[in-house]
Amino acid sequence: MDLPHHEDVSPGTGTLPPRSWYAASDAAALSLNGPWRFRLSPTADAQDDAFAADGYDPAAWDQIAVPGHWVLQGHGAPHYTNQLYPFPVDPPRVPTENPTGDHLRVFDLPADWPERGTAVLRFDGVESCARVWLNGTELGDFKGSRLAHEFTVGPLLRPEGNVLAVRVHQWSAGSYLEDQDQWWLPGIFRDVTLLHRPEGCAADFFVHSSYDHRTGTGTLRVDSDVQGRVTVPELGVDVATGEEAAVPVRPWTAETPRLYDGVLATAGERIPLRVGFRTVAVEDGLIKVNGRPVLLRGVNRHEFHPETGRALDLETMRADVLLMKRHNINAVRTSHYPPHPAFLDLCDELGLWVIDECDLETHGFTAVGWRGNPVDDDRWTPALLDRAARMVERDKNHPSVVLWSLGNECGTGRGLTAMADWIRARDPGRPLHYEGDRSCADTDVYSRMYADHAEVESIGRGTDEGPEARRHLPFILCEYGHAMGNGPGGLSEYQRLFETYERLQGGFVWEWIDHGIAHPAYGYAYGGDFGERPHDGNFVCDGLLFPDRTPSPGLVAYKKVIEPVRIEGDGRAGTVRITNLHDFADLSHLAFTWSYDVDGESVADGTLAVPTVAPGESTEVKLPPAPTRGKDAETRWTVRARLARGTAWAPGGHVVAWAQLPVEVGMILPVPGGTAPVREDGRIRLGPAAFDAHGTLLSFGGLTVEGLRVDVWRAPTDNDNGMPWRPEPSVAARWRALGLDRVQHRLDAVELGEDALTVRSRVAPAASDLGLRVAYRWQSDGTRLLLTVDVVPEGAWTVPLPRVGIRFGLPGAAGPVRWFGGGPGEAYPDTAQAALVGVWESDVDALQTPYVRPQENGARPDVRWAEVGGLRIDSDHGPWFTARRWTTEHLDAARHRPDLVPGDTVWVNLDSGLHGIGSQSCGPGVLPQYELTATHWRFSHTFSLTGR
Ligand code: IPT
Repeated sequence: MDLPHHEDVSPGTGTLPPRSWYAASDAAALSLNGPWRFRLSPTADAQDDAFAADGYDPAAWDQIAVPGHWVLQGHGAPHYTNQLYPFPVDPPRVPTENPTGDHLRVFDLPADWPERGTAVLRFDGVESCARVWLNGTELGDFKGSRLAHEFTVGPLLRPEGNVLAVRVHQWSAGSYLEDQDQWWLPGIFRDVTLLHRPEGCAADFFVHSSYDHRTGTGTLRVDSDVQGRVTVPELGVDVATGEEAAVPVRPWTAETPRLYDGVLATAGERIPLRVGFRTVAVEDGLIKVNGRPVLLRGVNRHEFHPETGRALDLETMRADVLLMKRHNINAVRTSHYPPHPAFLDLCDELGLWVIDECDLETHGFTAVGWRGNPVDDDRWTPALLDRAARMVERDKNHPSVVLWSLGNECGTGRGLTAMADWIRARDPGRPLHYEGDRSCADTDVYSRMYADHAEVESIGRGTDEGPEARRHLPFILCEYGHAMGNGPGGLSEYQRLFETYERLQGGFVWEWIDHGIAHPAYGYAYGGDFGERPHDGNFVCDGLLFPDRTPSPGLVAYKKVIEPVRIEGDGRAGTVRITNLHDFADLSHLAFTWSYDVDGESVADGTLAVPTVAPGESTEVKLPPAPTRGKDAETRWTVRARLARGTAWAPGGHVVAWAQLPVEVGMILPVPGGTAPVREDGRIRLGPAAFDAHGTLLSFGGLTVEGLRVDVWRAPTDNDNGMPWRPEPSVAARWRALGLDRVQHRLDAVELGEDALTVRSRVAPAASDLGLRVAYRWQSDGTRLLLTVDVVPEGAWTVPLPRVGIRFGLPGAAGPVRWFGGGPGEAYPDTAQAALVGVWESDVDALQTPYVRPQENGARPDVRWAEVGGLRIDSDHGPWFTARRWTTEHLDAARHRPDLVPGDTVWVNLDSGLHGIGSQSCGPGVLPQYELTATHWRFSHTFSLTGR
């Protein structure tokens, strides 16, 4: 059977050989972005190709924006799967139901379009394949969605009325190679450009710009198929193509992204060059740049925008790089395909180490035991080699690209080896990455995803099992810290390993941004929200940024964890030790400041002189004498490292690193007492507080208090819920199985003592003999109210608890909140790295972290006191404080943000214990030190009125 083009395994026909991509030269160019005429058909052959003929009238067609995906412009719908192919696995065949978009664009050449020379038509990205006609002549077809494809079109062009016709199928044989964990989003989603190719222009060129760290010499050689001159005025370089120039230079690194402007001039074209001198090599089992090992503080970046999908504008790309730089991120893996090339220009300019990954993933074959995997089937090898070449040729002139990656999650096979061989021969200047082959036969780096801390440590020590040769390779975690929903936890512990073992050269958090699609009813949609099947739910929302690019608490924590400067010290002694964790930069770009805080408020501040510290070195400096010693006050130093001057990525003063050094701990709460509880009209009164006959608090002063009792439940986070495909139950499954989401409170005794009301109760789930004995002891000095709670586990608890503390409702309390404790953002036991102790002001609504799928969120740690709705709570043990306008049960039931409808009551949780977060949505669970195991808890809170 003869298969149509879109179903054959070939990469395509009629395209030009791949070449390097550059934004602009002096050759004419015409952008064909903008409104196109569009027609959607349900199958690949529903329409013939008459639409491509000259003179076809598309009057009845719709309009669509190019670049764009039709499913995000009102035609059809997006579909999300993680690993599964959303069609039967029968390569290279695809379903008959194959949404097909015909695109038409009529254009005139600008009046000054050169007459001589020729022209090419470039497509920077079309999913999943395209067949192209110009003025009725078929140019060819291609697959390889996130790669550039060009056709020569010179003789076909006419001054006016050129008709460009493109037929795009959602599914093609190429879809089998593009099974990345993301939305399936068909369309012409990157630029379409007509490029003039003058006579005497180069078909391609390769900039070789290395750096010898021993001599400080940069060597530049530009290879090209035509003769030309290479000039770099700043360096006095003026050489022929193919000729080498060796000059003293400042090297390019991600920390110091020094670029030199140059020009490649051939007879027909002047191409601007941005040259960065650097040498990447694996030496002594380490990835070294310019002779030094690097530590990658990375993220995995998919291209995503909540309205336009993978069609990103330049501002969005720049926003991503700026946000990364401002959060101490120094590396990006372009998971799992080459990004829009302009993104790499930004990485060159602003400084990021890049793993450029090929557009290749065949993960869905895992569901069929990897039978028929294209990467191990020679018929597909031309397609794989085409993809490798299109990536390398397009991106080879970027200094930021330091590693090539063959793809993601493809299993193993001969096709991958063929790609590796080809890449090594074409570009020996960059090591190779691929995670999916544990033998590391085709790679220069041992790479893993989601390995737990213990295994990473054994790899660091070199005591891991596996092939001997692998033990001599550098190691990276190409994915770790699964940022789905609340979390990830465990990042500091990984970072400590990376900093301890030289071989561990860092990692890339999964992933940069939530792929939530803006939706009128859901806020942000995730898998299943368009009725698609099969789907993988909100597994597509696992980023450090929310879909609108607001940083999540996970990103703020990651920034703290990967600070390139470590600040430690002894607040009492007034000494600070500063360690430079950069690989290349000294600290002269930073200015240090101190502030002295009394009870969370800064009372004095100043600058701290720090000598220049070379990378890897430390210094010790003295703080000034402590300004005051507040009596009974809690005091601390806060030391910050800030940018001394504005940079291309952040203004002067931007905080890069900080630490707090405690001096004096605060006073312990005086315990009120002395008031006797009395029964009155079926109620119990204790000073300013009223209780019902069962000892439930009703009001305090003039404030109504609802439902105060011990609480153990939280709305499971994505990390609590774990990985649905794993056989072992997640912690949330164990919680629900035990019934911690529906515990019963049995009243055992109400005791009126001389100066205390004691209420005894047993809190336990149905159908179990496990329980918690709870005693609430209430006391008052006439104005304040002291609550001491004892929680004693009964039975053999083998499950950690979600939380232990009290919860209560304050009707009508929405509005401002103040607290002295950790802030300003959310923090949990293993995600609290960025919590800064101070006095913070916010608002109940602003305390919520808007995870795309609602879940436990918003806790503030170490709260000494908090004020909400006229109530002040002082706590001696620094509990976690949470306040929200819905209950945990509402939060647990909600599927999307709009499901959370605020009620009149603010529900407050004060947790004396919280279970950690971990990274079990894809990776290890909560580390033992962050598990909330059952024990005897005693905690107390003092209530008073704020006089609001
Ligand atoms: C891993 C994938 O490489 C990545 O694309 C993403 O799916 C991530 O997991 C989870 O969000 S594969 C996983 C089975 C380890």
